[in-house]
Amino acid sequence: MTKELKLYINGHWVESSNPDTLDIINPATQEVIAMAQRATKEETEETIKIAKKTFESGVWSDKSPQERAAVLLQIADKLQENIDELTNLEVQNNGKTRREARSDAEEAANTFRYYAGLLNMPNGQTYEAPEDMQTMIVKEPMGVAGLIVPWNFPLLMSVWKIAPALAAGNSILLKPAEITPMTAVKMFELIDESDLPKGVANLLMGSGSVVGQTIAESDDVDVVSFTGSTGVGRRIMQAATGNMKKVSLELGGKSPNIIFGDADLETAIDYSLFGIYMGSGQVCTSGSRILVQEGIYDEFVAKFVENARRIRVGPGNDEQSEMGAIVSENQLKSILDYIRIGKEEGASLASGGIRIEKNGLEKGFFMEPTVFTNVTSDMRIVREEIFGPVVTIQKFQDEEEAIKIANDTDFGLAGSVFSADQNKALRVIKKVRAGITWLNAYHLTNIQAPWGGYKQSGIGRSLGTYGLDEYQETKQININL
Ligand code: TAP
Repeated sequence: MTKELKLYINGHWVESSNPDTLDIINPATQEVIAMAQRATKEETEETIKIAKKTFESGVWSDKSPQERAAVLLQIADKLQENIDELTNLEVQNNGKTRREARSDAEEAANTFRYYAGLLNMPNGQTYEAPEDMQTMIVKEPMGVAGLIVPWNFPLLMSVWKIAPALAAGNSILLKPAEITPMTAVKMFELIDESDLPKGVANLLMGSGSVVGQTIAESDDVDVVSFTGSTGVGRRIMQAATGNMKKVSLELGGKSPNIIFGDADLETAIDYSLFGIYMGSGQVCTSGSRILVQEGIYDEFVAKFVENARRIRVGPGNDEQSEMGAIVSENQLKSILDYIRIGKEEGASLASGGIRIEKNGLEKGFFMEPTVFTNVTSDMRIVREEIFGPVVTIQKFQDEEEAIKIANDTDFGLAGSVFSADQNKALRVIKKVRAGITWLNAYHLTNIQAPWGGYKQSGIGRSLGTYGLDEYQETKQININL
């Protein structure tokens, strides 16, 4: 029998009054793996009220940092104990490879541990002020946090929001992407077994336009944290103006990956392949624009294409697979549309560009790793986020031109430079207008470092102490001595 996924409200698994459920599909096989309930607008509003009441009761917000840390560590341990199941569910539901899913699940447990650790750090400042006064600066929870996440990292993106929001003492409401609720449901089963007071953490499956929009508009939500497309981010920002709630947005990217002529070619190619094809290119920080210095351009393209063709595409649960499925038929269609657009714009398709429909992959949504050359900065395939395994490779002459092309984008999420000259690499990366950058590497992450973008790639930062700040108010208390 197909598993039915219920809503988790006020510490109970409940059925929605909405008879319209959603089939959850395995993108590698198109099999239905579960059936998800979808909350209505009224149920969303009711859940927000419960979260508000729970917050105001102080059952969680008044707990000491040490007590909150203990619960976060419990959740971390439960995630760790269930890593195999979480990995399997993510592979089944999202289509990513087992290695990628396992790494996400491990990082999810580590993120809870990290924020538990932060709760034992000093939190606040004091200032000696003139006229016998002393000022204390304290951090306080905000209230109700609405957390809206996309389908590309269903577990990890949820945890990057839930862990700091709970650490800060807020009550939360998570809305997963409709098509990928499996790991969120499992995580809430584990949260249910922890000592987190009931009503503090709530899970609402449902559509973005109903559940997500209601969260963004609600006067009882104090902070909305969203990861997803820039278009929806813009809508959320507009909806949030009603009660001036705090908005934290992690949006799209079109990140430049700059390869200088003096770079170690093997390292640059390895990381550039990883940079674009990890997660089948459905990663906000994907290095989707490779810029290569003219002296090594032809050699780089030839070797990159040769290696891209060798990537083993297949189901995530096959240990041999190096690149998994595309998350949905809609996303596959959107990627194939961009490939058509690229050809019409006059770009050269150097490799890939088609759906894979052989060797047992016919039923799933699989794409060949794709490379476009002979592109210019005004083409749509260079300007717009494709969110698939499609990379463009452009040529540049010198540092100045590399920086100019790199920054010729509305986005500013990530970027990378490959060069043997560390001074040059640092000089150039400091000029790249992006929030997450690498030198001679790609996609490596550090929980302690702030994650987020410049320009239309977002507002605010996840992870590190910065991530905690997103869910805290800052108060000054002036003491008359
Ligand atoms: P979106 O369509 O933007 O959806 C993201 C989430 O927002 C989903 O849960 C979606 O619900 C919900 N949503 C849709 N319409 C809404 C509305 N009007 N109000 C409130 N919520 C709404 O993005 P996606 O297709 O899931 O993910 C791909 C995009 O996310 C890419 O552009 C990618 O760059 C971006 N992304 C960015 C980052 C970072 S860190 N910057 C990380 C991951 C992904 P439904 O699923 O029900 O539609």
